[in-house]
Amino acid sequence: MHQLTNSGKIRRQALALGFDLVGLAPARRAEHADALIPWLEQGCHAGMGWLARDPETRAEPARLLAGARSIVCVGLAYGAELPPAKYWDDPLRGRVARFAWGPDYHDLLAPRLEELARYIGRDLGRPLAWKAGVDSAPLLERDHAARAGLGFIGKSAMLIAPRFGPLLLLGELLLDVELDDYDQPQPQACCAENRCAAACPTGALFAPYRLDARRCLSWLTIENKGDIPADVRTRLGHWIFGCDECQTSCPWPVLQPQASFALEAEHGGRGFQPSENNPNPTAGLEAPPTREQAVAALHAVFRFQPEISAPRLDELLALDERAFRERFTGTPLLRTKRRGLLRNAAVALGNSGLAAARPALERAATDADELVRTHAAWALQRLGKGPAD
Ligand code: B12
Repeated sequence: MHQLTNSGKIRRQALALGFDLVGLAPARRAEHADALIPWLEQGCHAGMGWLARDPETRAEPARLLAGARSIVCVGLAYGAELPPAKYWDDPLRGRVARFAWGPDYHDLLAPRLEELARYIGRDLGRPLAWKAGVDSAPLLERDHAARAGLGFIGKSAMLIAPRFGPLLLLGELLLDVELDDYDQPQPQACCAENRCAAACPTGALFAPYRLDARRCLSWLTIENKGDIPADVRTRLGHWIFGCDECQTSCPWPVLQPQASFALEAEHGGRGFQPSENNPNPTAGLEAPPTREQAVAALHAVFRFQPEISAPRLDELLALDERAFRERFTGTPLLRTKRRGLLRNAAVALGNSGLAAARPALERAATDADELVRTHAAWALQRLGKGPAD
């Protein structure tokens, strides 16, 4: 017999931990699980073989946690700040997707989900089986978040929360208990136009709810370890780590001051310092943080910071292995490794069309790493054809 547990307490505790949204649903097969197989068969998962490994487990949460009865879905809003044009629009600086302006988001969400699980276990008074998911667990996260009422899935494939728009990170907790009350899904409220698909620089959103990762700048600049295909290099503009175009083109509220973001200012959030790799932004407070403090601390880590959010491309191309690690340890940018980030920086500089980009590219064209060299050579050739400053 699976006991019931109090949904209201779970919701309150999740919000107290600093999550912006929480929703509860029965643990069921993902509603759009059938979309997964054709997506994989068309090769839309690009080089991410792990996505194709066990699609049935990805579709069915009970295969991830035996006896799963409920799923707690949480959302963390991020990066809603409008970046200063002086940096963001400078073609000699790269653009980093907003989710990467702070520390690795897994380090922010996972410990909070674990804390929530311990809280639920204590409240239940018997051993609780649970499994947390943030990105890496084989779960169709957006599907469950939509069933749990966090928002709706848009044509960009993003889970869009009416209050925060698509700039929302997700996490889940599978539980082996039933809850006394579940949330209802929200109505589909995607805009009538295909603004996200029109904004995608590479046409990766080839049909509503379908994204071809092989063309998505997020895959091409982060996960892709090899060449950036020649035909998309010019489309990259100056994105060097991920891309936000399908999100920032969304008419749902992005890049606007929102109620809970205003709290940040009140509590003097000071932004994320990479040297701190600070997965617990409320540590050090004498009393347990209030909900407002917890929310403000989490939002503050996603503040725009020129050195991380829009770094100078010539500086990136001058980084050796050690300098690269020193600069990016504790940030998601480490994921591309030096060679991946310099590859992207070279392409972006080539796209700048400015003669000022030349010296850094000429140096990079002699780099020890072939990937960097070949992309720098392409960029120099492109500069040769483009307008000079
Ligand atoms: C692999 C992956 C990627 C790949 C592939 C993306 C993709 N669309 O599949 C790449 C590297 C390209 C990528 C990019 C990004 N990602 Co990503 N990614 C994932 C990951 C690990 C798996 C996604 C997956 O299972 N794909 C398989 C496809 C089939 O599933 P799906 O994309 O969820 O598609 C669903 C909908 O299309 C829906 N659907 C299908 N048909 C229909 C029809 C109707 C009518 C409806 C309503 C729905 C619907 O059902 C599908 C299955 O649930 C998830 C975490 C996770 N475990 O879920 C994060 C995740 C999806 N990514 C996330 C983020 C933030 C991003 C980026 C914004 C990062 C960036 N700024 O660069 C971009 C956004 C690109 C985009 N528009 O999807 C967040 C999204 C949060 C949100 N609010 O939706 C997630 C949930 C991570 C997290 N824990 O927060 N990502």
